[in-house]
Amino acid sequence: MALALAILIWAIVLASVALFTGEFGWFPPQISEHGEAMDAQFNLTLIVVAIGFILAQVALGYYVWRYRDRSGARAVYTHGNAKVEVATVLITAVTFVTLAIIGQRVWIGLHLEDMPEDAVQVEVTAQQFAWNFRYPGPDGKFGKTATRLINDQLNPVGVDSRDPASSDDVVTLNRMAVPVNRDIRLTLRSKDVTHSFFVPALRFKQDTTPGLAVPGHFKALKTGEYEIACAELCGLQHYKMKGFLMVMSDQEFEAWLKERAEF
Ligand SMILES: [Cu+2]
Repeated sequence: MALALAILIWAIVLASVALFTGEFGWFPPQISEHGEAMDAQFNLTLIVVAIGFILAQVALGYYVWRYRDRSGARAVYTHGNAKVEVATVLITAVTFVTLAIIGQRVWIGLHLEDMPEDAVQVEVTAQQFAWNFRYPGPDGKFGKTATRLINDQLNPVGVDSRDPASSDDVVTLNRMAVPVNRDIRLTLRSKDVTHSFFVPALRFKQDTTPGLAVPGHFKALKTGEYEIACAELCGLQHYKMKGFLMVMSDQEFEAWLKERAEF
């Protein structure tokens, strides 16, 4: 019986490893400047965790078998082994702190890196259950907004039309266009609850929090249409909160924006 249980544990380990190495239901191909570094960091973490997981589960199966029920065997009381415990905690701590420090570089590139002057600005405002995108227009300045002006149908982010800077602002719903190979500077906001702006192809995911303007940064290297998902359970229709990122050439982007400005 003990051997059967041990073999079952090892079989589950093998199946889990096969699921990961086979990359079933894996990420879509990445298209961003930071995507490669993100994937490298992700894979490194996965490999380190996998080694720990396999070692622990193989040992678990071994102990299940080694200390199986045998006639005449008596249980022994033990206080444990302080040295082994301290060593395990230290190894785990050092491993994860090191991984976190390595990951900081990638994270800084996505959030805090200085951007060139000509970066394209987009303000993302999440709400239950949609994405609003605002572009500053030719003046490069976002106009003022006010909560009291918010109207879900007519003025979803509450743009104040009395502010001259807001007259050329463009607001779109669930579709965000960006030019390819250009730095995109994001400002992420939420109107109601916590959402999470997730573009799997960019390997970009950031919570949007009411009351905060969270900066973000990416550069898409390939044209096409990609999924934007909400990665935070935000209410009953969370599953419907889907948008599209359209990466296009500079000319196509200018034309797209102009078309929306006239509308
Ligand atoms: Cu959401």
